[in-house]
Parts: sequence; structure tokens; C-alpha cells
Amino acid sequence: MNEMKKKALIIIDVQNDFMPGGPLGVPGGDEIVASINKKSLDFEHVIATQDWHPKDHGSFAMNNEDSQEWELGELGGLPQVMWPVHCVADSEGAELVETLNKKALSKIIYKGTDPKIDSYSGFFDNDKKRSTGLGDYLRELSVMEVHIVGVATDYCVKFTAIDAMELGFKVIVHKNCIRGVELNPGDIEKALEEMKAAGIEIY
Ligand code: VGL
Ligand code: ZN
Repeated sequence: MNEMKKKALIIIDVQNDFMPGGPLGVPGGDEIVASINKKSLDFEHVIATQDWHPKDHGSFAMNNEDSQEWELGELGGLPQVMWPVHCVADSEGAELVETLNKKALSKIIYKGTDPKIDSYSGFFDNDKKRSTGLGDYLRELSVMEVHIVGVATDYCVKFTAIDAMELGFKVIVHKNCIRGVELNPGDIEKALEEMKAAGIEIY
């Protein structure tokens, strides 16, 4: 018998602070929302992640002495970009964007809640010690294949996709439904290449 492969859509961090004009605005981030809404209609399981930081989060430049925004620093022994304050839990900036179709969502995963470690991936903290529960959630639903959209290509989209591969899912990233920060020229292209090299399908 031909068994249907169960699939899920994972929408990464489509939040106000990541939209153009926001403190961590991703160029073109607002352009992908309509395509994401359209795509979500093809999925039974649609999961959104939200970057959800306490005010004292260690990834914020203002919480680190002698740190400048957008520069590389360190957090918990790992290299860490020092970000502007963004996606503070329960703030308006942390809300999913108004135009995203929330009725399609079956689950929300919050990440980055521990002040001592960042969490780019929707599955694990950056040190891989703590899981968000997303992997177990998908397994319980017998999902085998995950489709990933959202922001940012060179951070949370990339790390989520690579972790999903490592967890054994088939992973597809939809190029017309992602946008990147491009802190350094070439970062987006490099992220796409890294994902391809990890076996992730991009189209
Ligand atoms: C993200 C930087 C800091 C992302 C989150 O969603 O890609 N980037 N926090
Ligand atoms: Zn963040």
C-alpha cells in the first residue's frame, strides 16, 4: 500500500520586530507573508515559532558591557552576535505579524527564553542542551517531512532546517518564503549552500 508521508509546515519567527522598520528588520520580510499564508492551506499541521526573550537576554548588546550592536561577542562560551533588543516576551514586537493567518496554526513554539543562551533553531538552544519539544511534537504526529519558511534565512531558518535533518526528517525550504539578515555580504547565499550540503532540499 502507498503510505502517505505526513508533513508539517514550520513558520519561523514571522514577528513584528523582524519586519522592515523593526529593531532587527529583515529586508523583504513583509513580502513573504502572503505566500506563507497561501502555503499553509496545503498543510494539516502548521507550527509557528516565536523568538521570545526575557528583557535581560544575553544576546542583546545592551546587556553586555562593551558590546556594540551587530558585532560578534560571546554568550555561554559560544560566539554570539550582539543583537539590538528584539522580541521581548509579551511585547508587541514579539507578536506574530498582523497579516499572518493565525487560524492555520496548530501549535506555537517559543524559543530563546533562557537569558543565558540563544536559540536560533526551533528545536534546540544553541548549545543543544535544551529541546523546545518541537521534535517530540512532530514525532507524535508521525510527521516525516518538514517544510520550512520564515526569517531569517541565515539564522533561525538555517539552524532549524539543519537540526530537522539531524533529527531524521526530510527537509524542504521554500526559497520564495524566506528572507535573510545578510549582516555580512554573502551570508544568505552561504546559508543556502550550507543547507544544500546538509541534504536539505531548497526550491
Ligand atoms: C533571529 C537573530 C536573533 C532569527 C532571532 O529569527 O533569525 N535572528 N534572534
Ligand atoms: Zn533573538
